[in-house]
Amino acid sequence: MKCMMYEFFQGFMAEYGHHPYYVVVDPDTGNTHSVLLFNSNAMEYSTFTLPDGRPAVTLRTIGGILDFHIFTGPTLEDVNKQYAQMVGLPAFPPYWSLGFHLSRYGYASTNEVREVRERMKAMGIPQDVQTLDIDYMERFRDFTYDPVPWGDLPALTQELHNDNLKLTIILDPAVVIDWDNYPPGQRGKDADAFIKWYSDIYIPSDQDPTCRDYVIGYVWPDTKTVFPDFFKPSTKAWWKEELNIFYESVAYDAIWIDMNEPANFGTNLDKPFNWPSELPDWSLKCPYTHWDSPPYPTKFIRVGDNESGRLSDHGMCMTVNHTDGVKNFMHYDVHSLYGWSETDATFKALQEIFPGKRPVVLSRSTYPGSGKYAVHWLGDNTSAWSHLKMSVIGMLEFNLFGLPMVGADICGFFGDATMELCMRWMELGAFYPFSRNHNAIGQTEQDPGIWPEVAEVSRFVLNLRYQYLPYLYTLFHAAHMHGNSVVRPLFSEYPTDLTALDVDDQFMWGTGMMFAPVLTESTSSRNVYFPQGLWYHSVPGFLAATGPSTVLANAPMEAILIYVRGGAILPYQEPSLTTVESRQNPFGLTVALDESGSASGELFWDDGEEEHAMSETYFATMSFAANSLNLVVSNNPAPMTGLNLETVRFYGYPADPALVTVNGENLDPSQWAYDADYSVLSVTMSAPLDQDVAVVLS
Ligand code: MIG
Repeated sequence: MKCMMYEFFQGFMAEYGHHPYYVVVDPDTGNTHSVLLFNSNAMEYSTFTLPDGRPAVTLRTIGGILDFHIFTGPTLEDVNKQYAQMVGLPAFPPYWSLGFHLSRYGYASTNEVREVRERMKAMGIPQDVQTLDIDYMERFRDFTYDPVPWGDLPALTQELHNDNLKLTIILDPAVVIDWDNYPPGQRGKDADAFIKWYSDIYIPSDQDPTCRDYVIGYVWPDTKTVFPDFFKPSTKAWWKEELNIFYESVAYDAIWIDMNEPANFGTNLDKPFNWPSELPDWSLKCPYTHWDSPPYPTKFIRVGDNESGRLSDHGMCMTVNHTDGVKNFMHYDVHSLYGWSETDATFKALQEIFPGKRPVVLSRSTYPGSGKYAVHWLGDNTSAWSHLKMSVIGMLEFNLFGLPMVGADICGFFGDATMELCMRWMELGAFYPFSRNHNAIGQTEQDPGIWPEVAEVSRFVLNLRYQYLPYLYTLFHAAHMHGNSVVRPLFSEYPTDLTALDVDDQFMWGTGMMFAPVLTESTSSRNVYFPQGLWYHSVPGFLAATGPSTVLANAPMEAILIYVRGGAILPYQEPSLTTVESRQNPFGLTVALDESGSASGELFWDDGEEEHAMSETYFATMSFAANSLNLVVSNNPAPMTGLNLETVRFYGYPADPALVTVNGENLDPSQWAYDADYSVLSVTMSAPLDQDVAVVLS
């Protein structure tokens, strides 16, 4: 038996997230099952091959409950649904968050953001979200903005909103100790919101007397910090209040929570790397206890770049306390839940700050169930071709983890991206579920407007993304309702296809679209694997291949290869520069015929941002068979009022029809065109989508 193993949990490094979960596919039958060891203690794993050739995995945890869950499938999509239904169904992202996000660490001022924004506009590149990293803060303090280069942040926010853009701002967990001059901190202390030592015996002898029994560390700000205990009800209430107060001055739309493993700088070392040189050396030092120095400390302390040789390296001591107000938990047992707890607290706070709206919380640390609240980026990657390739795998993994709203930093975080790499990365990243270009401080600019060539390609691929957002949105709705993946590997759709099982450089959106990005330098063609069936070029729609087959495809610099699967009906909308505008545009359908001349699809629609009962939302099923296309509206037609179906493109249609009727009325022959070379029939019409539509070709 051959296994596909997906691991992204604490192995030999401290990871951002903890997903002790693996999936097994039996290639003879395609039967799939998966196993979760639902445990938040430090863990290690190894994969190896038994003498008889069978693959094996060993998981070791150093505490907690051996809480195993087995998901029996039998298909990968079944496994996904079973898993997500157990750990928590994914959040339903608002429509705007499916637009393009632009970000960087190292914007110097509001004016620099304005310049970048002007570049995007001048180049006509779609964008829905502008993101601000810690630069905007005053001395890296949460809930502040720097009065000088960022003094007009409220005005910038207004300008973005006037342009129909949204603003995401970052927050770190660490709260500075400067009680008298930092009201959010003092209010947190009043709420007793911070992590404490598990026992007074662990309080260091040099403890600042104003800090009670709080655990003190050091991160970005220039003073020591304490850390919120997000499990605690009074902490959640305080956090919500701070989010609320800050919203009064900066009307952000989404929150990005970083450093929430939690990360602490220099734990157990002489001093953090960024410790002020004028001060005597200091760092958070963990006591030598059974928990901080356990008899079996996992591979993490033996392998990799563990600087202090301890479990608490770069992080919190194991002997600190968390409480949900009733029970106490030692960090040793709940370390891997810290990010999850902050995500939960932030999501629920935003639900109150934006009543009725669906929040967007971007979290670096994740745990099984984080998908219920979180958007996730894959963390600090590098502008390297190998990381471009790895991002496909990371994105597929997080879809297995019930967290489909995921993407890597487009064009790479560390390092300077070359124009070619950034172009290829925009081509791929335009089809990440979460599409964001992000860069590190000190690196040369890589926003898509910076090179005219990249700008042109970005405009093209993001227009395609925006065009097919109704399809992507419908996939996210299915993920939210049933736990489906949004992006999936080919073998998910073709489980007994052994070639498909090994493909990790192509991926699908749902069942109907397949992407084959170029992931290597100086490349003008690539092998594309087509599983069984018919595959059409997304544009202009002629047949690309009949699978199963591998085809050496031309992959010009300015394009990503995108195919539509025969049998799929993909809803689309004319693109615009933002989703606020594109959501008003006419709809269309791409109808790609299978060998029997049939196809089917679905379309979900609502106002794009509110929580709704199912009865308030629009849903339509589309099917094409025996030359007749039927769109049938179920649930509520109202969200579609005023929006029309204006184009239908049939791929693989055999002949020019003599007559086309829409809802029983004959179309004028000028309303359709048949391209015999491509076997593409394009029909124009104006059919209201808040009622059923029937298109008959004869
Ligand atoms: O230690 O806020 O992963 O996206 O730009 C670095 C600055 C802290 C890490 C995040 C990265 C972000 C950066 N942060």
